[in-house]
Amino acid sequence: MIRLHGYYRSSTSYRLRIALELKGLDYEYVPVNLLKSEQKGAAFTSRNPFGSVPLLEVDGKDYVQSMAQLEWLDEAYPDKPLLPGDVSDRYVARELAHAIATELHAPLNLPVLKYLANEYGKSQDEIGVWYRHWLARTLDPLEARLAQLGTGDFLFAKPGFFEVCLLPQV
Ligand SMILES: N[C@@H](CCC(=O)N[C@@H](CS)C(=O)NCC(=O)O)C(=O)O
Repeated sequence: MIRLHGYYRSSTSYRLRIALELKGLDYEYVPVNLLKSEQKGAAFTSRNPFGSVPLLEVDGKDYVQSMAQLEWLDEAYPDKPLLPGDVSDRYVARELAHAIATELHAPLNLPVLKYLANEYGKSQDEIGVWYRHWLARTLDPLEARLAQLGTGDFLFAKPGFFEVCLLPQV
């Protein structure tokens, strides 16, 4: 039994929703209301000490970081793989997906933006400047890298590991 504990506007939860659908896996969706800080409550943090969604629950076991969850899902359920078969192609998919996860999602994540406002007194306009800076700093080289690789509509023939990360971020 697969349960995805997530929030509808969370891009990391969205990664898992797309991956589960692409892999054709049945799952139950358990909403966690971030606006009510449910992810910080003891009931949730006793299962995920990071206090963030998504939490992936499979056969009673909890998995708590989205990038590792994606890789685990692909290994545990090898049908309809997200990662390509060729080792060099797998490298490229990971390279681009991790650029999004680490260089885009991380500095633009809501707790970071809230920290800028609450601890450093930054205005919404200033936070907008921060946001656009990190967007361009990663999306521009990402586009250049895709051009260099000569990709079509998808990185490879169909949506996979990279697109699972790209779409929610865009
Ligand atoms: N590195 C984590 C990040 C998870 C994350 O930041 N989730 C956000 C939603 S996109 C969240 O739960 N934010 C609420 C909070 O941190 O309080 C992952 O990839 O799973």
